[in-house]
Amino acid sequence: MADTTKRTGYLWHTLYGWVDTGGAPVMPSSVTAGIQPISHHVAHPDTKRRMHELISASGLIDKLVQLDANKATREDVLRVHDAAHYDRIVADGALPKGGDAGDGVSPYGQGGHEIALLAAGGAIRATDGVMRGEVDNAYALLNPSGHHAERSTGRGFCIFNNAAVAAAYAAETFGLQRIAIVDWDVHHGNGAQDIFWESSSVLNISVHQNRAFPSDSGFADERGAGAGAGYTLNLPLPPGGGNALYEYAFETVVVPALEAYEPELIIVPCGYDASIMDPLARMMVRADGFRRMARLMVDAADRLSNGRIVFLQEGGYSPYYMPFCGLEVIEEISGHSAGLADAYAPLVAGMGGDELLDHERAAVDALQGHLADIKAPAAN
Ligand code: 3YP
Ligand code: ZN
Repeated sequence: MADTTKRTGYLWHTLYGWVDTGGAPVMPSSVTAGIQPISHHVAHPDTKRRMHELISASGLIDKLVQLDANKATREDVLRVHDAAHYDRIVADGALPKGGDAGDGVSPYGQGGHEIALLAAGGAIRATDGVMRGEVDNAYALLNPSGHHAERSTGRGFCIFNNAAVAAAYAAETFGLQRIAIVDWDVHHGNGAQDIFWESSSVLNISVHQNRAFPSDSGFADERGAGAGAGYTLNLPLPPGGGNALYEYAFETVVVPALEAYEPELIIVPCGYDASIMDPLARMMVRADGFRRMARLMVDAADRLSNGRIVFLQEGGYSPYYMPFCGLEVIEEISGHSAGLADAYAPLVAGMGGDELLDHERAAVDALQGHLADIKAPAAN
């Protein structure tokens, strides 16, 4: 039988588990507003650490090529962010209590800017390993997340846009003309949309719950401008969809868009907050649904980008379920098995999401017309 395993790079840094999100739920705790302090911010790093520990404890990590993160440099960050944003984040990181990414719900403690730079640097390292052929593909379990960070500000728990930093690094270092970003975090990938709005050298696809966050962006009619017209593709999905909706969206819109674009590299900002147990959204994807999405992306990469694909962790807030979703994705992209079943399948398997509903089909079919505007931009 043919060997279907791959050399999959895997990246985690101990300090990713040290992000200090403060003792607030989402909004800062406040006696005045009646928000009682709580031990865990919804984005507390323990959820990601639990995923890392499952990958480790299950033995899957022994089948992966472990990669180490270095801090991204100022130059790396300034490829996609304003200098004022970088300087503000670094300066506030020196304050006794650290700073906030930009919207007041995204605190980072003293020195937290160093961890954000390690996350951006981890994205670069994973991408570099794939581009140089050191590994076939890679998964970087980054924290903090990046996909809400815009050119001039952080927001939504994101400080620097890890995926955009990696894409800009790859474009410059390897001369790439066509990089596709497929963001399956349940929230809109507004950061890359902002950064690459006028660019055709990045196809920015975001699959998300309609209006989950930010509530005023991610609509289907946001499609880029200038040279980038057509190269922003939003798939705002109706709440309640599960495995069936995501598979249909990927098979009929995301994959055809990639086929049309012929990317040289695919970057997947992957969150697990579309899961059926997530507190911050209302979708119903199970671990096997994320596995299917990963399979479709790896197969597309095998056909289109010489197998070059990098998965970068974004959100996911169920400390119970997120680790199992991530484990199945890493199993699928590496071709190795951890020998563990989805521990929550008995609880979640019967809850629905396996049947494509009419309104779900309609929401996806409405995007078909956008595919014609995506072409492989000519090399310049
Ligand atoms: C940011 C503030 C309220 C919702 C939250 C979303 C963070 C996230 O997972 N983005 O992908
Ligand atoms: Zn999210």
